[in-house]
Amino acid sequence: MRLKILVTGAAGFIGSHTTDHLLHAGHFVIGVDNFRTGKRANLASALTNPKFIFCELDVTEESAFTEIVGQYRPDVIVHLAALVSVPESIANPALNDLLNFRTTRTVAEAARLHLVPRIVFASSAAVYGDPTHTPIPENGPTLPLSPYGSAKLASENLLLEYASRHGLVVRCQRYFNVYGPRQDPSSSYSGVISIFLDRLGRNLPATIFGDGEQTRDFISVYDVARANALAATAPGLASGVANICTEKEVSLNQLWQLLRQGFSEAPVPLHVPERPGDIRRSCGSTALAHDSFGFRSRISLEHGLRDLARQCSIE
Ligand code: UD2
Repeated sequence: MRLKILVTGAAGFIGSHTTDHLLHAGHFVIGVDNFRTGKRANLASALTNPKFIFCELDVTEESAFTEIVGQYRPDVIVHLAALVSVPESIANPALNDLLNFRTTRTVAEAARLHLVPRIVFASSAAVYGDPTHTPIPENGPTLPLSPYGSAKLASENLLLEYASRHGLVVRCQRYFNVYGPRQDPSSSYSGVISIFLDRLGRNLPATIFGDGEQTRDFISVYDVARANALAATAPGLASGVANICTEKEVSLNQLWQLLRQGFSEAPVPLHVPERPGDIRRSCGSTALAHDSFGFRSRISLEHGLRDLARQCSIE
């Protein structure tokens, strides 16, 4: 069935890939973005598709956003607009509160008012804080270490409360570390893979925070876009949370070794003190996403990095 899906943060990294995936599957997409960090270039393909409508709009403008929802009455809202960086949330907690919590309320209220039956929300592995063991199951303890993780957890709770009181379906997608094309490396708040590749491409030393033995579960943005599309469109889904990850735990030092293989000369990385709010270990269980909506990651880190390095060298 073809659905009408409103995507917030549509010009962003995960948003634009999700938009492309949904359009490719034949759905109608209403993309909303204010270009705070998103880029028009990310929508180059979507903008040529007659099933895509773009609204330049800030989700923090509550009445304008609610009006758009009322105008299009989508079947699903995929809420991806966010402040994505853990250190930025520590540097600017008020902005984190606005973008990672208050916009969630705006989306929930607009959905309630205009009877939108489903919301898919960009949550995060940051809700767990430091896990006691890996792979982390969704019912593991949630003890965030940053304003970012706290706001994502509070948003999940708010949305699940709306789901139970107003009968809509809410799917909270707990993304682990997402990488892939269109991830902007230009800020110190950017994702580590985009930063490392950018440094390697310019023959500059990368910086590793701490001893490099912290671990992450890196997932390709193509897998994440597919997981979002499944959560948005699978019929008969109940509300709930799900890890979106690969179940593979990789240290920063291992990541660096994998990445540098593609470069003949790579300057030795600089080690600087650990970053505040940094999680020590992160790797999620994939069982629930599989049982709930048939999702399992398909792209290995080795394959995803090779593909990404190739694309970077072509650009
Ligand atoms: C990522 C996501 C966040 C959230 C979380 C879930 C980004 C930017 N952030 O946070 O949105 O979903 O995962 O757990 O995608 N590092 C270096 N050198 C650098 C940059 C980073 O050593 O130049 C380290 C950093 O200290 C951390 C790891 O790399 O240990 C990953 O950092 P990140 O900023 O890519 O992502 P993270 O895990 O803080």
